[in-house]
Parts: sequence; structure tokens; C-alpha cells
Amino acid sequence: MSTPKYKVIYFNFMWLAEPTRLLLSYVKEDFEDVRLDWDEWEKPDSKITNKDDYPYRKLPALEDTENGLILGQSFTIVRYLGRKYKLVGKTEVEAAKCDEYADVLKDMLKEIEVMDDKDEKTKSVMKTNFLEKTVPRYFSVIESNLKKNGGKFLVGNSITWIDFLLAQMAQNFSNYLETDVIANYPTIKGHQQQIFEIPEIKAWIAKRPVTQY
Ligand SMILES: N[C@@H](CCC(=O)N[C@@H](CS)C(=O)NCC(=O)O)C(=O)O
Repeated sequence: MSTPKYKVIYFNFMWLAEPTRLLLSYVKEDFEDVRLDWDEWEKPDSKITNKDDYPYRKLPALEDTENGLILGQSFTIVRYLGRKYKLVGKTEVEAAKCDEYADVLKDMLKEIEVMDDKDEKTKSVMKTNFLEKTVPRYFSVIESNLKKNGGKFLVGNSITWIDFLLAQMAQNFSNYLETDVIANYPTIKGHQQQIFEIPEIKAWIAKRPVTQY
């Protein structure tokens, strides 16, 4: 067996690394799926001594053995692979729309991540705000744009990195909030189902470790 071209280093979650894992599965690139122990990483006297090997001491990181690159920042990683495999849109406008949607998802993600260390009452208020204000603000626009574009691809007439990012981030938000955040957005829901049904993606989903997030 040949050595995989890529190493995806993260923890045993889907969260920020899964869009990359989906994209690599889609382009049929074998990758080493390295999952570090989160609890161990968090310990002040952690046995993980090579944290400095990873950009900003944060994960996920992608190692590309073709050119020696070690890349940090999850959205940058998916965009990089998108570029490499020509999944970034066919025009500058399409590429810009991919970036716009990615920034939307990042704004949403930020709101979720700040909930994490809050007490249950505060978290519940933040969750309601997210579901009642944030989700409609962003997803109603994406729903309408996606519908106008035919429902299959967010941008243009072929798959791009943002299709993987949206499908997985919507899943992440739903898993974290224990509510299907796209239940009221049938076009986004249908798009997500189509992405998860792509044979290469379906095969990855069937074999990946089962995790809550
Ligand atoms: N903006 C970064 C965030 C990366 C990040 O915060 N990763 C967390 C895990 S989800 C981490 O590595 N935390 C470990 C630490 O801060 O020591 C990205 O999208 O990759």
C-alpha cells in the first residue's frame, strides 16, 4: 500500500476537520486520519510534546507530503484542497461567493463556540437566540440562493469546497444544539442529503469513527 499523500491531524471529533475529510474522500485521496487525545492535549502537563509542530498550537492541521506544507486553520485547509482539486468555482465571482458563504458559517460557528464554557441557563438563552435569530438571518438567504441555483450546488453548476463545508457545518450545529438547524430549510436539507449520499462520501461516513460532534 502506498503512503497517503495527506495527513489530517485533529481530535476524535468531526467538528472542524470533517469538511476536509469529506473533501479528500470525494476526490478519492487516501489520507492518514490522525486523531489525538483531546483530554491529554488539554492537560497542563500534557504528554503531547510536539504541539509546536502544529500551526498556532491548534488543530486541525493538514500535512501535504507532496510539497511539505503543514497548514492550519480549518476553512483555509478546505479552501486549499478545493483549489488543488479545482473545486473553487469557475470564475472569480463564484470563488468570491464560496468565500462569502464560508465567512457566514464562521460567524455562526463563533456564536456556537462561545456557548461552550457558559452555565446551562446562559447557554439556553444563547441557543434560543441562535435558533431564532442567527439561523434565519443566514440560512434564509442561503436557502433562497441555493433554490435559485437549482438546489444541487451552492455556487455555479458543479460541486465546490463550500458544498462540503455547508453540509458538515449544518450537521455540526445540529449535533451540538441537539436540534436540526436546517429542518425549516428544505433546499439546504436536500443539498446536505445529496452531499452525504455521494458514493465516496457515503463510504467514508460508513467507515469513520462514530463521534457525537
Ligand atoms: N480557527 C481555527 C480554530 C482551531 C481551534 O480552535 N481548534 C481547537 C480544537 S476545535 C484547538 O486546537 N484547541 C486546542 C488549544 O487551543 O490548545 C480553525 O478553524 O482551525
